[in-house]
Amino acid sequence: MVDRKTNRVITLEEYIIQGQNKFPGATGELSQLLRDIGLAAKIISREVNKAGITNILGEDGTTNVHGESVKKLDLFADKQLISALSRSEITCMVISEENDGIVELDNEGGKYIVYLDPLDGSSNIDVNVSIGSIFSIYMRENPDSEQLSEEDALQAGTKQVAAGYVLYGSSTLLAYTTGLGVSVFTLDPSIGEFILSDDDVRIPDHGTIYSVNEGSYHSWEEGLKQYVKYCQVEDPETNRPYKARYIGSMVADVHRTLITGGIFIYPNSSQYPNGKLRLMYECNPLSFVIEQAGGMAIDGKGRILEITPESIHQRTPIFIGSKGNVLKVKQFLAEHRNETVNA
Ligand code: P6P
Repeated sequence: MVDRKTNRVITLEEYIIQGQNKFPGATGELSQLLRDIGLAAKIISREVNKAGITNILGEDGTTNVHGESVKKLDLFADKQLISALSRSEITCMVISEENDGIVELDNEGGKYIVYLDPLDGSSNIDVNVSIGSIFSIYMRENPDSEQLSEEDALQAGTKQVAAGYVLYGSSTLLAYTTGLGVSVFTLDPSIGEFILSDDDVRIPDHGTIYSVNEGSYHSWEEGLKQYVKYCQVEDPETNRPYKARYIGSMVADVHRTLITGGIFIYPNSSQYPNGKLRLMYECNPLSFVIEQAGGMAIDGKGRILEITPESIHQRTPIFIGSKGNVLKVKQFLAEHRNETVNA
């Protein structure tokens, strides 16, 4: 995209400042926070794109709070993002998949709380499949209280002031929303700038791609089994059978869903009774983006963004994507749970 007035490309920094100028009362702090994340993303992208050459691939021998083996790139991404957020003294604490508790920054006066999944899909790092960073930004609700605690961070997804992701794929993309629609930027490595590629992304109302790990089919609830069978039935009038696509990297699967339409599902299962994906730094931020693009995100019954969090690392099932597809799976789940369906 080019700026209609100057007929030249718009960088992330320019776009953020233009957006900030629309709000006379804006202090520029949120703009600075988004620029900090953009800087970290460029540094992480550089490492991801040459991971095969340096010895940064592989595991570092530790496990994270969920008992999952941690990849070296996970730790590198976590360090870069926290370091970038520490620079501008406006973030008081970070909660990240790579750290058990809250990470207090030396900015007691900072009014923002940032959740991070520094490198989502890290199991794909060693096989060169797209991975991503996810961020979710809240305002601290009681800035005058002395002691920071997890309670400050336990806010419903509807209270996010901004959220987004970086996708390290065939190109590096940064997508974010501040509640005024979804903007997408593409990194031009030759100039080291994120360039605006779409300033109002809209998800199709209905799509013909469903995305779920069918390996756990036998432990699904009946409604989900029947929904997937529905997707597979031959019916040219409703463009079925749908295509099945599953990358195993949430950011990549959700970004494809944002662009092409359809649905991404990570349900509860025998292995993950409450779902595998984390509410605060995977499901809430991606649900904010998808809702802002006109889509929908539920936990099988209610809106993801309205879940009242009880712990910073809690998990949730998620059904996210085009409104038409999410409403359809919601209908199947309710019918087989003998519940009434309110759209
Ligand atoms: P499974 C990656 O490890 C991740 O957290 C998400 O990015 C992805 O959607 C999911 O787990 C994949 O999980 O069980 O299908 O391998």
